[in-house]
Amino acid sequence: MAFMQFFTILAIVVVFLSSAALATDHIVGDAKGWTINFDYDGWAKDKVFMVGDNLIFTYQKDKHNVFKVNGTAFHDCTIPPANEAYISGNDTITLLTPGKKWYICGVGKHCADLGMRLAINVVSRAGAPAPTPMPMPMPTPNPPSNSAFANVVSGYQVVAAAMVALMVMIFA
Ligand SMILES: [Cu+2]
Repeated sequence: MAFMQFFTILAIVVVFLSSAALATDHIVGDAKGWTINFDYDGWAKDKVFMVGDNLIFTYQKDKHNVFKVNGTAFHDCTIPPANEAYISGNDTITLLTPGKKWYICGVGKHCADLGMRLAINVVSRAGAPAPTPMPMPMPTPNPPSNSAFANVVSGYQVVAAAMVALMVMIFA
């Protein structure tokens, strides 16, 4: 019985370690969050963004929003249609693919004049496949699909936790 308890604890530890290894949460702007007159280039400069990590934008929801844009829209501060905005004030965006990613605020001149623009480079996770083994068609890379896909990824962790709970019930 002691062995089974050890096994259960080991399984829990493995699940926690693997989910920690899967993703880093990057809180954009750290304590300042997503706001005007902040140096997001400086914030991003010394960070490593890996596939599977999360960007978390925190802000007062009636003051700002977040759009994921392409490089041209980033450069020109072109605001996409309003229905593409993240608006919750606490938006988690999972980085699903390597390469350059761009985010801007779509309120007023916050992008053009007040620095609310973030460009990052996402790199592959060395030595491990990206945590996206689901045999489902890849969503188109617009923000609503990305957040739906992020739910699937965290759903994977829920399944792993449920399996541990099941083992506890069987072996305890
Ligand atoms: Cu703003």
